[in-house]
Amino acid sequence: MATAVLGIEGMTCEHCVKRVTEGLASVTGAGTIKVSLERKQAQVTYDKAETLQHLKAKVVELGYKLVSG
Ligand SMILES: [Cu+2]
Repeated sequence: MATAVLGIEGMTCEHCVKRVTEGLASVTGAGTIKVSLERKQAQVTYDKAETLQHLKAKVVELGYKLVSG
């Protein structure tokens, strides 16, 4: 598994954290997901490059802004 850190803007509370965590975890090929409200980021593990693209797309699909990663 590879690891990446996605910078995410727009998360305001623990509900957002839960939403992003569950959304990212639902992506096929995703491994461990750790979302931090304070750091405005998600640390993710994934199996292949294509999965990382799907993880990034999921952040946007959920209505948050992907600022790095
Ligand atoms: Cu929220």
